[in-house]
Amino acid sequence: MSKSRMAGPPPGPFRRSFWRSPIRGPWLTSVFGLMLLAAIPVMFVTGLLSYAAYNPDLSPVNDTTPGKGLLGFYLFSWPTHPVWLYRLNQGVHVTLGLMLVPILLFKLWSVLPKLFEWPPLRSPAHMLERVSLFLLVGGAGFEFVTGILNIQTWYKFPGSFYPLHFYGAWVFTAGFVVHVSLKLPTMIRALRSRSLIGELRTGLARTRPEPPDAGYLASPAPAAPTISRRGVLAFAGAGSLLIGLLTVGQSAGGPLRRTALLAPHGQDVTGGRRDFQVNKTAAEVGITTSQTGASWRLTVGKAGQAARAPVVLSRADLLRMEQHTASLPIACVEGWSTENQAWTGVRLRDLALMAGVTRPASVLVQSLQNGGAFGQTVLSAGQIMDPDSLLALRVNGADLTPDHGYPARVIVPAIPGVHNTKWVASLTFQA
Ligand SMILES: Nc1nc2c(c(=O)[nH]1)N[C@H]1C(S)=C(S)[C@@H](COP(=O)(O)O)O[C@H]1N2
Ligand SMILES: [Mo]
Repeated sequence: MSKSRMAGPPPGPFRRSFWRSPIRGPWLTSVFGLMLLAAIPVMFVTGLLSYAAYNPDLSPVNDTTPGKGLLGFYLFSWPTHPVWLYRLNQGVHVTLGLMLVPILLFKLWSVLPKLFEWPPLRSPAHMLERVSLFLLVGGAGFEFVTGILNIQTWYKFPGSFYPLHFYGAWVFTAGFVVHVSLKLPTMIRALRSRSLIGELRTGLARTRPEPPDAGYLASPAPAAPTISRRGVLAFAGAGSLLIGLLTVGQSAGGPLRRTALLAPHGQDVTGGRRDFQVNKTAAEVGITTSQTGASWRLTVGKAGQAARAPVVLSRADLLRMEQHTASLPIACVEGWSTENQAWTGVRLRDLALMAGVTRPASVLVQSLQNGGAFGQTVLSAGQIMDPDSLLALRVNGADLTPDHGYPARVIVPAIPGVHNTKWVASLTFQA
């Protein structure tokens, strides 16, 4: 026996008898664990898809995550159809992520005694398990906090959101995979130890503690229950559903939009009843009417061909070109989306032809807005060539308003909202 074992654990939470909840135990932990086991892979997949949708490999501006090469092994060219693809992906990622917050908190509560396990390290295997827990709990906390801060547009990160959330996801997932492989047999055994239906029929009066377990979850000295397991599950489930209901409308739209009280962009509409949401107004980013008035010109060029002068077009020139209308949403990484709107303008592929590029590999879009990640973007070949990809001049039958990007904005089907650059100044096609 080691010296510390002889001395016994320090007082307080390090003593198992400190933890007295009669409902804490492997069964309850496993029920919350099963919910997370079903949902976390969905978060991981939708997150990786969202990252792929950003065209992070298109230089020079879309994403600057250093050394993502290895972790970006799966990156592919994001499709343009169906047009609601990114809207659905982000709606699921953000809504499900928020709904998991209560489940995660209850799960952490249910395993709290393990944080004070004594002795803290029993063997090399035990040490490995605890390191994986550090990645798991730390990674989960990091992913949830950075994600929630981003959707609340509180961009106070040391650097960009993407690298942080992307690397965090891989760390968290590594911890998750180790944890699930270690705990799966225990979880299955625990789930079989009680019947869910039975628990849902058991009120407070008949609530009995789980028997003490090797995993240190159940209390050796349980107090009298003050809530049933049914009550805890109902509380967690209702919290999760309520958060879902107050969020989902920002992506789903329709009548649900009015219930999206937790969504920062869910309901802002600046321009009257038939208008739709605006993330950032012209005033907010310092775009003035002197920049967007009659003197505005669009520069359409070809990269790497200094000899050839770029084409310079006024808004009237653009309006004289063949106009095309497409019904497309704007879907932001933050989870909020607009309904489909009827955007009208010039096809990007027609503008590529004007620049003398028949088979564009990419296009650099630059805005009047100086600097910053939002002022420029790069689109892929598939996105340029889609017949619904436009440099939009009008929306829903009227000229773009300043807040919607007048004189011209990019709109591309199924793309992350951030690539729909407003107040466009130049397009530079790469052959
Ligand atoms: N020039 C410019 N374009 C921009 C932005 C911006 O801040 N500046 N925001 C982007 C983001 S993050 C999104 S989600 C969409 C939102 O479009 P909206 O502001 O018209 O709602 O525009 C994109 N285009
Ligand atoms: Mo966005």
